[in-house]
Amino acid sequence: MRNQDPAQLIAGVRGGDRLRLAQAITWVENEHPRAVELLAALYPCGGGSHIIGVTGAPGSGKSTLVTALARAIRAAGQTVAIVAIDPTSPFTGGAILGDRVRMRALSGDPGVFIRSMATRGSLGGLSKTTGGVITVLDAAGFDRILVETVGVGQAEVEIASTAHTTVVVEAPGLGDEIQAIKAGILEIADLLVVNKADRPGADKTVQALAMMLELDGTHARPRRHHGRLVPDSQAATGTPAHAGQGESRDDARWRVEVLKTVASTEEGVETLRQRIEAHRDWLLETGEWTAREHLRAAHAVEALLRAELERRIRAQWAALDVRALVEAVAQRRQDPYHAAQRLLAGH
Ligand SMILES: Nc1nc2c(ncn2[C@@H]2O[C@H](COP(=O)(O)OP(=O)(O)OP(=O)(O)O)[C@@H](O)[C@H]2O)c(=O)[nH]1
Ligand SMILES: [Mg+2]
Repeated sequence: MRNQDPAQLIAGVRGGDRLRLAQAITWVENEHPRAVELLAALYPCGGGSHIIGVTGAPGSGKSTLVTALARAIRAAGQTVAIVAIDPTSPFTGGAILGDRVRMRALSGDPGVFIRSMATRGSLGGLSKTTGGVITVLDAAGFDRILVETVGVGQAEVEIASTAHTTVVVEAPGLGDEIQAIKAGILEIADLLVVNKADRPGADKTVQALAMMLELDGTHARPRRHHGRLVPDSQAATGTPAHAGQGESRDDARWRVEVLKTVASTEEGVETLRQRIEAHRDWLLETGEWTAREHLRAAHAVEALLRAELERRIRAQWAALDVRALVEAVAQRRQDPYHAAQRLLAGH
């Protein structure tokens, strides 16, 4: 297994060999020396999967919902992969509990593939290898890829730049309705779900969200790339078909909806699946799919660029006496501006 050839893994991934698929993902996660070679060969084979991000507060029921959604997708005759990026949640024990539930509900189905990933420190954020794992699953030909992330900090922006469709999960009783809905969540949501609709206060949460959508109006805005290093290619080469054309093209806009689910009984989950499909249809019909592919590409290139720059800077730091430099800045013998320049220049 250690001496596995990339060519064998590539053939395995493409040919539906689950063992090789799992090995390929492990290579990506562990940043195997030949992982880049593997990913570069698999990348051109992708583009067929609909990538669906599911994010929301800890304990809102994301894992349960993703499991139920996977069952609905299977019932509709499609294959599905689940990627759970789980920082162990103080609420439920994160990955372990979520996985146990999933294993039971989906075990033995060859049309389902499940992979949990640790965030390794970046709480709630996508792991730095998530993009690569999605590339492998896309090349493996899964019709749908569900990506579960806890909505903390940067995670929302990251998932929205990674997925074609972003589902934001809320639950009643997680605190004051308005407070619980963090800034930025409306901007990234293509669909809002109030899960645990069997709990008291669900309708109040639905109403609060619907009102915020109306007041906010962000749901009518086209998606933007949030990074800075790589320019948003859409902004440079033209806008999506529906954007910036005033009220006359209002019909072409996607209206964010608020849906209710009880993930634990699968109530409302088939409707959610259908609305996700409707969003996919809308993306394809309006040209927004292509626009999002550009955003995803920009995000991917930028993420790799940042990682490489960081790696280089760290390598330089290791070779320099950073502590002495920081000490000099603290004592005001050196200013931080020139200190940063010195580190960058490597002397
Ligand atoms: N009453 C009720 N409980 C639910 C529902 N959906 C999930 N739960 C329960 O809520 C708890 C948390 O569910 P998870 O699916 O693990 O939630 P999560 O958002 O993935 O949690 P983290 O990954 O830890 O952030 C579990 O005990 C579930 O059984 C629901 O619709 N109604
Ligand atoms: Mg979970």
